[in-house]
Amino acid sequence: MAIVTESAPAAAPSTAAAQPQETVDGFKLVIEALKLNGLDTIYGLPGIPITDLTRRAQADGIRVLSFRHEQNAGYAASIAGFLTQKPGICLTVSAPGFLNGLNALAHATTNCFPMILISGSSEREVVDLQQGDYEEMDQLAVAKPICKAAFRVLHAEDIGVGIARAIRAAVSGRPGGVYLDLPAKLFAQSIEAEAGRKSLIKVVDPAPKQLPAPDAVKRAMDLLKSAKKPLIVLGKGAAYAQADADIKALIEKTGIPYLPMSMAKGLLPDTHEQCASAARSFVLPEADVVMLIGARLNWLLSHGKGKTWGGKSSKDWGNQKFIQVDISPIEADSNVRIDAPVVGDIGSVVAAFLKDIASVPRAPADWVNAINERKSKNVAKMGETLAKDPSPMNFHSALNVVRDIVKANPDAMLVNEGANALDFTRSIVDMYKPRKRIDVGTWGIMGIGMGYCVAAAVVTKQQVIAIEGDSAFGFSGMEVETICRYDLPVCIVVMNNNGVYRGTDVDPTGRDPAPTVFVKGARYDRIIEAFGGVGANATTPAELRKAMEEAIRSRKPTLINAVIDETAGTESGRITGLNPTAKKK
Ligand code: ADP
Ligand code: TZD
Ligand code: MG
Repeated sequence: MAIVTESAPAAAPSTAAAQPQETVDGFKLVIEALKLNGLDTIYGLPGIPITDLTRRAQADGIRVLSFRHEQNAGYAASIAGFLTQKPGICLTVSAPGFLNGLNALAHATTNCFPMILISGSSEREVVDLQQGDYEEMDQLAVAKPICKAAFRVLHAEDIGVGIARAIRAAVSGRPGGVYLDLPAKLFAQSIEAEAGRKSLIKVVDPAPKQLPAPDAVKRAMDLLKSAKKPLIVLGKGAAYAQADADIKALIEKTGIPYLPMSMAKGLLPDTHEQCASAARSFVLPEADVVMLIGARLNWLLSHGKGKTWGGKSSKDWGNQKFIQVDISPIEADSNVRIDAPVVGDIGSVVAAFLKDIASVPRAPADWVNAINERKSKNVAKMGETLAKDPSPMNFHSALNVVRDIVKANPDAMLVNEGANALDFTRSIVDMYKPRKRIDVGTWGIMGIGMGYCVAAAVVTKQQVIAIEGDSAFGFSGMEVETICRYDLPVCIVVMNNNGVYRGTDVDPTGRDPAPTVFVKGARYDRIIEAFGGVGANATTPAELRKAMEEAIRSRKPTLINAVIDETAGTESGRITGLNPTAKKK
């Protein structure tokens, strides 16, 4: 296909020989391809060669959220993918910008979130001969091992195909991160407008339903019917699938107790009578049949074995049989035997289960009663702890406030990262609606905070509440400027305990601060004031409550520095056991 410049005369087709030919360039084709597929938001950071892409995308009605660091734009795109089932788009410049975006691309792949990282790149001929181009890097090769798929487009007429392939790869089957490499030269290429228009693809059925095989459904239902102590575990795949009503029906019609993984909290309200979260350490080893719905048996579930599951040693399997519902056909048996794998999309699988639900006996009363007994004991114990009002404030007394605020604002999005700040929030703050809690995910990464806040506010238009460890906040803290710039309704609470886990470590040599300790008594609230946001310092639960209520009432960007007892946390939060130490404390 001929490439002509904007005003070049047409190559003499019969009648309109003298007319200047209407053309379209690469920039425009990328924008039109995204819009055609309903991708209306870009999270990115401008620079060579994509500055004009950000400008023209904005002029053409795409929402362009411009960040201070690509990692945060990438995390925003990844979680937008989780919330919308459409690939979140992150746009970066070449080599260093691309590398900054890679962490999020890998994170999206690991967490099964659909995302497309689009990076501009340098001159192919120069890059491939390693002749030292501006920001030279073979980005496609670097991205490949950490994403689900990677593509490069060299010709303007292939942009439509490139974006269509990226969309399909991101959202079909197990969702993940996709890399799309767009070299600088592509953007300025022009092709005849009509040919350009025809080259674009509106992707039909990008995430096709995957119906489960009937015999797989029957095998799973037969196993479930045989259970004396059944348990359902809901993972973030179940939250992603947006099959909320059917999942609720499955749980309520069978009366089976369920455990939500962190980002599946709220799929049914955490206060639901069948929620077994408060008896987790009882139900996991005791259950005889466990149905996993969109949850992997990775480290977060102790690999399905060991003492957590009733095994005698860390490698020993428990006695439960597993049903695993997952879209990935290779997930089953990854850690322990899966007796009844059901491969399909969760919506279709749960719908198939529901057809036969009447023949599943209700969960036996003695099992349910035993769980309820544990639950009420643990809930009462937690109630006592939460009722205390120590000075200085600790995680519990601060989070007791957050718990009330979230209860009063069940539509608010909750972003959460840190170690103790994460673990205590997850266990103390109940969620009431699906996909309201977004956090550190499969890797337990720090740095998702402010990127997630921006995307959560932009996608849902709801109030966002971020509960951040002071260390965690530091990874993306500069994006408070972004939050202020777009005037997003985000209330950030920094749980300031002067450091990573605790603020009490000292350098035994007396030379430097300990590696885990930050400036003591830091005032994170002042950071947001520099950009016109509201800062507040809270040393008591009452002050915290007042500041949070005001933030939600005003919907103004707000950062509350919550002063937490620096001795209150534990090393690594709840996962102390994973931490190799020279000498066990
Ligand atoms: P959690 O961390 O909450 O336990 P994981 O990320 O480990 O959850 O597991 C999510 C699982 O859900 C993945 O194995 C993924 O393949 C699966 N999944 C994602 N979307 C769907 C879907 N629509 N249908 C079925 N399975 C899905
Ligand atoms: N770097 C990255 C990207 N992810 C990580 N998880 C870590 C480092 C290691 N890490 C944790 O696992 S939690 C944490 C770090 C640095 C911070 C904990 O401190 P915090 O939370 O202030 O955020 P608490 O409340 O003080 O425990
Ligand atoms: Mg801390």
